[in-house]
Amino acid sequence: MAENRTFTMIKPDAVEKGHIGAILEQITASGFRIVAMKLTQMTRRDAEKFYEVHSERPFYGELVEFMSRGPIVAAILEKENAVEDFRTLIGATNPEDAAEGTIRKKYAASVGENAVHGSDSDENAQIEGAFHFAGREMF
Ligand code: DAT
Ligand code: MG
Repeated sequence: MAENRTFTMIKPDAVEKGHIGAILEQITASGFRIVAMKLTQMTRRDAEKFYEVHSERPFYGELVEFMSRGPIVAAILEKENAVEDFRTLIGATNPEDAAEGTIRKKYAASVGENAVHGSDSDENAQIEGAFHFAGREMF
């Protein structure tokens, strides 16, 4: 994926609470173009694989359980400086530490159930986008 792209998921908690529309509105109003998008659900195995880098962390089991419990919105977003700007838009991992107006501050309940994912590097954006989308699904 090009350096102007990032990968996001609207996580099961935010989908359950009906926040898909508001979150997508904030994302597009912030200058991100949707390049790929779908409503999907990860199996436990998908979530284990997606979050493999965290497999030694104490919250890994909880994280896998949470991320596979219901549908998510997966999307690839395009904007200059996409990875960094999107991390700023979503805010800190723990919503208690997230800046006012960020997506996690507004919609996340806790550090574990924190409403949205954003890739942390260009390399991971590429890997994570390819995990969820075939080339013909990216526009
Ligand atoms: P981020 O999603 O901000 O990149 P991360 O990569 O460190 O954060 O962790 C991935 C996810 O794991 C995070 O979005 C929620 C969960 N998580 C992280 N730290 C946690 C903790 N201390 N307790 C419970 N879940 C946690
Ligand atoms: Mg991360």
